[in-house]
Formats: sequence, C-alpha cells, structure tokens
Amino acid sequence: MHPVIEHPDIENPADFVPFDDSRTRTYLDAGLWRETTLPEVFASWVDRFGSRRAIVDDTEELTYDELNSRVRATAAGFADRGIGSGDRVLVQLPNSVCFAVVLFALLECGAVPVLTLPAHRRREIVHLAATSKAVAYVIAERDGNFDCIALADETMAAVPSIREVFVDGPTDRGGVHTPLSGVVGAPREFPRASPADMAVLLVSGGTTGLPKLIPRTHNDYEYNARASAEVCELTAQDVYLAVLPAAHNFPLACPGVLGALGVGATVVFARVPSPDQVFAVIERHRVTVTALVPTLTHLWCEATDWEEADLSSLRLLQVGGAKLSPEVAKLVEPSLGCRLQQVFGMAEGLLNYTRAGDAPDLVIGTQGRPLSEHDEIRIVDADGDDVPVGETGELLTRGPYTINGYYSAAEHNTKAITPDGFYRSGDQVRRLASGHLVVTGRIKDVITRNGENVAADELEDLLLTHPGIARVAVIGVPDPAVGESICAVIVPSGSAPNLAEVRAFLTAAGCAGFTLPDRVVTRTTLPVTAIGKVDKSMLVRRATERQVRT
Ligand code: OOB
Repeated sequence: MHPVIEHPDIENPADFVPFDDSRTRTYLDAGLWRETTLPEVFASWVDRFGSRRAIVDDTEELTYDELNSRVRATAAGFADRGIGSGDRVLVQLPNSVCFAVVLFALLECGAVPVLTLPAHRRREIVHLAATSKAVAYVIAERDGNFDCIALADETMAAVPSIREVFVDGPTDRGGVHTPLSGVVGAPREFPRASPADMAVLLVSGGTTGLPKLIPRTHNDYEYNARASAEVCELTAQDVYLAVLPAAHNFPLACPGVLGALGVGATVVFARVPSPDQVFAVIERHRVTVTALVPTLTHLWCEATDWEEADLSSLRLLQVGGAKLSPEVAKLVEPSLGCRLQQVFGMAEGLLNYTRAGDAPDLVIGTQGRPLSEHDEIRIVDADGDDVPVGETGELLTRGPYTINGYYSAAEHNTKAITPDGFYRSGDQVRRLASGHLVVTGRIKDVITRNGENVAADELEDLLLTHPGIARVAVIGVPDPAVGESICAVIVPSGSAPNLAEVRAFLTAAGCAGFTLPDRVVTRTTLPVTAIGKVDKSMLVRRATERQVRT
C-alpha cells in the first residue's frame, strides 16, 4: 500500500522542481522518507525530550519545552504580521538561540526561510532577496562593527517585495524596522504543509558568481539530518557545537543542529571560531561533536600547542567544505584527541562521510562514501561517459536528498541537471573499490596556459609539501600573451620561497615546464568565502587589478 503522494503547492511551476512520483514512491517504500514535515518532527522532538537542554548560546539556554514556547509565540507573531504559507523570508542571523527560534517559527507558520550567511553583503543579499521574492528579512542589529540595518535598508530599497524587516536587538531608528522581541502572538495551529514541498531555501556555496537558491523539501531534509545523525552515532548524551555559520547545510543538517535536536542532544551556538574563544566554550559545555572547514581545522590543531583549555570531551571532529590535506588530517587525532570524520557534501544534497569503522588510510586520504544506499553516483568523462573505477571524472548524482533543480533558475537547470535528473556537481573525483570518493578538484579549476591545461589543485598539493609554505592557492590570471598565466599565492611558514625556488621545487617533484608558475605572490592570509573556503575568484580579481595597474 503506497501512502498518498501529496503534490506540492507550486506558485510558479518553473520555480521549484519537485521529486517525480516514481522516485517519491521508491524513497517512501524504502522507509527513507517518512511523509512528514519539519514542524511535525520538531513537535515530536518536544514531546520526546521536553525537559532536556536543547540550545545554548553565550547569553541564554533553553530546554526543548522552552524552545517550543518561544517558537510557537514567534510563529503566531509572524502570522499576525501577515507572513503565511509559502512566503519566503530572508534570515541572516549569527549563531544564536535567536537563529533557532526564528528558523523553527518560520517553518511553523508555513513560511520558507531563505538561509543566508552572516558574511553575505549587499551584492548577495539583494540577489537572493530578489530571486526568492522574499516578503521579509530577519537580521541582527549589527554583526561586529557591521551595521546590518543599513544593509537591510539598502535591500528594501532595491527589492520591493520585502515589506518588513525584523531586527534582533535594539531598533531605535523607527519606521519600517520591527523589533523581533515584539513578534509574539497567541499560539495556534497552522495548516500542514505538503512533505513534498520545499521547506527551506539554502544558498549554494560556490566561489564564483552569485549564489543560487537550493530548495530542500521537508521529506528530503528531514531524512538528510536523521540519516546523518545515525552515521555520526549521535545520541542524547552528545553536545553539538555549531561554530560554522548555522545557516550553512553542514552545521545545520549534516547532522548539525537538526540532527542533534532530532536525537535529544544539546546544541551550543558559538559565534567566533578562533581557538582563544571557542576552546573555552568546548570546555565549559563539554562539547562532544563539531564541524569545521579545513583552514580552521589546521588552526585549531596548531592552537593546542599554546591554548590550555580541556578538550577531552570532544569525540568527533567533522571536517568538510573543501579538500583536507592528508598532512592536516593526520594532525587531528594527536592534537585534538578526537576522531576525524571527513565530510564531502554540498548544499544541493549528496553527502559523503568517512565512517567510524573505516581504516585509517581511508579516513586520512578520502572524503568518505555516500550517506545513503539510494544515492546514485556517476563519474563521467568530458563526453558524459562513465569512467572505470579508480579513474577521475566529474561527479554526477541523484538521490533521496539531492535537488532536481535550483530555485527559479529554469535556464541554468538545463545545464546543472542532466535530462535523467542527475545533478552535475562540477567536482572532479575518483572512486575507490570500497566506494570511497577522493576529491581531486573542481572541473573548472583548470588553468589554460598557451593552450595547455594545468590542474591548479595538483600544483597546490605539491606546493603544500614545501616546508616554507603553510597555505597556497594556484590561480589562472588572464594574460593576453598566454591566455592565462599561472600564479601561486603563498602564505609562508617561515621564509617564503621565491619564484625560482618554487619552480625548482616543482621541477624536482617531476612537474613539466609548462605547468610551472609564472608568478609567486606572498600573503599573510588567503581570502575566504562566507563559510570559510579559499575564495579564488577574489584572488583572481585582485591579481588582475594589480596587473592592470602596473
Ligand atoms: C559544503 O557545501 P557547499 O554547498 O558550501 O559547497 C559544496 C562544494 C562541493 O561541491 C565541493 O566542491 C566542495 O564544496 N567540498 C569539498 C568537500 N566538501 C565540500 N571539496 C573537497 N573536500 C570536501 N570534503 O561545503 C558542505 C555541505 C555539507 C557538508 C559538508 C560540506
């Protein structure tokens, strides 16, 4: 007997591409999807774990019951202000109890949160607001020194669909800003959404161009978080630290905030990932699990040399978002005293995890294997043909929690999704016989110099083995003579090697002459994206500007 498949309530069919009936049946029959909505699962967590500690930040702490009361009052407050079923609402909040309350309150009243990151600025926010046709924007009053209200005003001026700005914190500027503290109403029941409809809009994590909106359905996102919690063996005894921006898929649902709350664990929100502040948070709350990007992982490992805090409660460090070098991977257990898990994921869906029982070389040297038996993986060459096991190609994927199209992007979707529904990840990977994937780079991260293709990531991997190089990004800089010239941007450790030394080092490592950098630039840091990945497009822009000036 098949459960009834409810069809999503689609405003404009071109905006949201749902799962088709056949795959919907497969995932329901396999018991992966539970034909439920996020507000319903939230209510079930409250029933099961009511008096346990749910969420904590640096100013307050709520049990599941207390969180529920806040969520229900805030949901009613949003509804009283005209926010209703299917309305998109931009959320841009730092890691905090407020973030969780707003997220669950919007879901409760049927709105679709558009989960932007605190580091997004005018360019991204205006684009995301316009594309989602958001009716409201929830922000903090400020983010460090940054005046978020000014950003909200600019966004409102540029995007007429936004009717109201809700502000967490003091709002003494009057007019259109509504203090979140006043968004309170009498709790009530809201109509149930379709589990097949979109629950949240995530933001794509690319390092080029403007971000895209990623519609995740109730069915698929609930499964995403629950299955991830199982793989990470999360239990009610765990304390999960959200230190990457919680609006990002990794700390939100892999298993993150949602996965942790789903098993009755406690979520601790921290705003600052630097060891001098966050190590004390780990000690104070006896944090057991957290998720980081590779650059932070390196920093945390190094910081254990001088920071005194007791990190003995940590049992699992998840690392993902960008390639973790084996050198840094090897540092995790001895420095932080916990198990490493590599996570290769994407907001678009597919997640790969190394598992507790995996041999050390798989944990150090691979980016894990797919979460679900129903994840379909293809690795294809430039013609779209499958490559043999062990060979490199582009990763295409389809499965129970991978999108069928970006939101409101019909034209782009014809390129991003194959005719049979596989998402083209743009990632270059190789699959081992065990099913584990090794990420070797981005398809587009290839520099074309004098008609020869040079893989940036291969040079980066080699350069990282140089003792004078702590971090490196190899980029192609437009050059009228050769098309693109090869530039190595280096963060030195100790004395930086110069161009001749870098070329000699790579030559000794067996690199061909045409792959050697034309230029070496030394920096104290590399720019990063909103989630902390090296921002190569920014480096290329800077290098290009410098070239124009000189
Ligand atoms: C995560 O999600 P996004 O959407 O910010 O970025 C996805 C892209 C992937 O397509 C890949 O290019 C890269 O980030 N990436 C990795 C990686 N994890 C992500 N590249 C190499 N090694 C890894 N371990 O970044 C994300 C979402 C959920 C969980 C973890 C990461």
